[in-house]
Amino acid sequence: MRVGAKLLLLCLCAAAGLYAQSGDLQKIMKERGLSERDVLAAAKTYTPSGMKDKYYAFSSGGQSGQVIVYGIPSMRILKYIGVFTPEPWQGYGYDEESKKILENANIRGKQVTWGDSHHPNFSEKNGEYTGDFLFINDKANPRIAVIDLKTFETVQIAVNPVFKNTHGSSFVTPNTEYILDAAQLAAPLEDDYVPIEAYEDKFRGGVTMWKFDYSKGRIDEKNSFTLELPPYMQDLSDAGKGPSFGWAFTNSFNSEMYTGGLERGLPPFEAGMSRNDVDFLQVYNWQILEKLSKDPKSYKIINGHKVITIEAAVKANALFLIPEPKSPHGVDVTPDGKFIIVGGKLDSHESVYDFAKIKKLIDAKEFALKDAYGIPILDLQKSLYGQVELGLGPLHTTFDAVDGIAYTSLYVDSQIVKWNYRDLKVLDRVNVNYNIGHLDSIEGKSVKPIGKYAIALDKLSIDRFLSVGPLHPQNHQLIDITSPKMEVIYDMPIPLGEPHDMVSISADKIKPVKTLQMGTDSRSGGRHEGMTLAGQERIERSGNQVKVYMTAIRSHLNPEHITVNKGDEVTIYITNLERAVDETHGFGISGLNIHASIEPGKTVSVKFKADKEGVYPYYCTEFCSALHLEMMGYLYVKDPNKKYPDYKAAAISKLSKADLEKEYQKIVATNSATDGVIQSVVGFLQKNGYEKYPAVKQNVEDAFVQYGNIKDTKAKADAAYKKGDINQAILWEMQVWQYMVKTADVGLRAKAQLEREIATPMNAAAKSGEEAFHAGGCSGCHVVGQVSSGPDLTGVLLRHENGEKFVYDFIISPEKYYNNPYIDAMIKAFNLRMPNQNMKPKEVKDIIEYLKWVDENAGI
Ligand code: K7E
Ligand code: CUA
Repeated sequence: MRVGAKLLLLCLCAAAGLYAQSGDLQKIMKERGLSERDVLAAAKTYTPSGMKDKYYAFSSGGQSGQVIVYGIPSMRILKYIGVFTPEPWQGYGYDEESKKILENANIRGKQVTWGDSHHPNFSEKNGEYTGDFLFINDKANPRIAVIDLKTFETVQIAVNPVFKNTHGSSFVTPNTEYILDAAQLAAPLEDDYVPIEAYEDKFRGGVTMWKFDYSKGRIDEKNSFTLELPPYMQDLSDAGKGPSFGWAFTNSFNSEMYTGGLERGLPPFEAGMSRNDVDFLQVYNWQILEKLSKDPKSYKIINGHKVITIEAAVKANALFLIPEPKSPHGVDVTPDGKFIIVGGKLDSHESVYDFAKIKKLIDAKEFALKDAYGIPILDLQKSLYGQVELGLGPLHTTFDAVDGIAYTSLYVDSQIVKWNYRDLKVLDRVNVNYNIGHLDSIEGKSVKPIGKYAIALDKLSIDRFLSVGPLHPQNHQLIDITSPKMEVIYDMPIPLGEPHDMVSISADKIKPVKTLQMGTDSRSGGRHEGMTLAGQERIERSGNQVKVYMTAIRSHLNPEHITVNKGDEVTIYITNLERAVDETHGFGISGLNIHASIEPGKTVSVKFKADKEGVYPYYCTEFCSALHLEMMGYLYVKDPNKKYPDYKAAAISKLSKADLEKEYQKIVATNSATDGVIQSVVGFLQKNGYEKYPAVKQNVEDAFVQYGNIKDTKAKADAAYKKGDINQAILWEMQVWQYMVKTADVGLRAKAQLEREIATPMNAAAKSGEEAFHAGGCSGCHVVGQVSSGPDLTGVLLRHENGEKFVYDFIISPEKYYNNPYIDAMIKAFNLRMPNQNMKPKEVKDIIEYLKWVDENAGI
């Protein structure tokens, strides 16, 4: 091993305070065939249990119609957000609130349950990502969605009224004034039949500018409009910023307006569409178009939606064309807004357009030509800043924190090229596996890129992972871009469709809620009409409409029995009464395609027609507590025209009165003992000022809510006992115990949280000691803070005279002490002798340091 490697290992060990010797690391490297670079890459990406990522990635989920959320640099997947397709875990598409969102996404009345989710983008203020909202388009079906990043839920889907599909979407203007949504496969804007022969006449493209109401967090469909464009097949788009603010750019790939026809013996689309040497970059001003959208002379109404005509846009100096090299694909505005970078799929160059030059040509009305639709064409050479030869198939570009540095994906070459767009120089290239489409760098598309990492979104993985049949996962590769030489440091398979594009953001910009206000409809953000608080549970009937107001809390659903008639329309509103973080309940009814996820505070509704007689169990679908399996109930659907036999409920208990009394006394005693434990936990929490720590406070409050239920329940038990119904009294006492267990459960979690908050930090020796304590097998018998198969070691150093020396000697050679009266008593009590674990002196010393730390924090 070279000196460098040794140093590296030393550094790794020292930095992590590792207990393992560097020899162990070398052994593992050898066994697993890891190089030094691999180990370094691991150190850059490995994120130990409990440590969090610095950045969020939001990737499209391609044909899954979802959004994938993961952390960088760990590349650990955190969530799939249901967007254009149902997502059962979140109840998305199975509860009424989300069904409404998906119904709004129907295309001409047809329910479409898949989507090709494409380009995600964040809301922006002054060109910086805000982390409030995420937008994403569906290429297959012309839809655009709004995801609220407080809840990570889809809150709106708007259907494009004039396009048949969209691609150059969803790119936002610098203050999220509009979300740009460009068409792709040209088609008539109306819904009528038009033959392909009318392509130039009747087929059209365009860009829809969706108005975003930031304060409401929703697209304002009424104040949105579309700019009509020629049927050039619009491709990607980007909005201007800085000096180019107010302008936007969309490229195209079929300026030939070729219409294919293999079945008629004509060359295919692909041949005719790539015939010309240039296509067109469409340059338009959305601020002028916004004004035109208020002038009825400038637009026509198609499908109830304003479409600004090409003619009106040209007349108002709001629309221009600039040639771009062969079959362009990506268009990306530089962070300073001065340049527009365009990649050509069939060209090895990247073209850098200079916005100042473009603006000068526009202001001087210096046009080379006009196209067939009367749109002025600017001269290519006069608009260009320059071109750089990057390699085969340049597609998309993202930016670095360092001014002028860009990263461009090469689809054909399977590479990322680092280059400088100011001095037009190539700086570095790295191979990716394989065939990259989009790429991203941290906040790379904002005015202030962070850089640090690049992520390659590879279309093919081929041989990188264990084989899963002929449909291979896609590959997201993490690339370290902090040094002059780029380096791939992680491969992550994506098993969920072709994730087209992604955006990333600093984690501190995302501010999700952890629980909801009681009774929240998470899809609207407001109070749900069906909110049901404890004590308000009921079943209401009006005609054949049945409404059930249900609550969910560990570990019961209330009501537990619902009887309806065949033919009834049933709505069940369920409110999760929990306040504790992560205490989600699910609600599923067997056989009815009903499922809801009810996070703490949420109210959700499910609706169905009870059209078949029978008994339908329902239950909580999240493992929420020890008695989660008991969180259940029954829905009965009766035929009102049928006569059913009468059944008497069987006696619950066949015990004698004396036995019942015994059982009753036992549970009462258990309850009072459990209450003692709870009081000690409460005492601890109060003494240590739990209310200063918000996360702890929330759990403590939840515990108090659980505890608060005890008084009434206990009263019911006492009343039953007084009446002589010991059986009922026992059952209510059991329920008291359930509440106590739940109180203790959350209370102990809060206690553990608080302990971590207030514990003194461990020094290096104590840390090694803790490692040695586990590695040496001590923890097999001793649990700190608890009597286990060995005594609790809290305070062990104080229990003995000259404690440190005693403990040291005892661990080194325990057999010498077997006759010591104290130890002998211990051996008898635990029926176990402390064995000699052959610990090294250094380890034992460290363990003593660890035990000191335990004692220091024992008050806790
Ligand atoms: Cu280049 Cu559809 Cu954004 Cu994919 S698009 S690569
Ligand atoms: Cu609630 Cu399981």
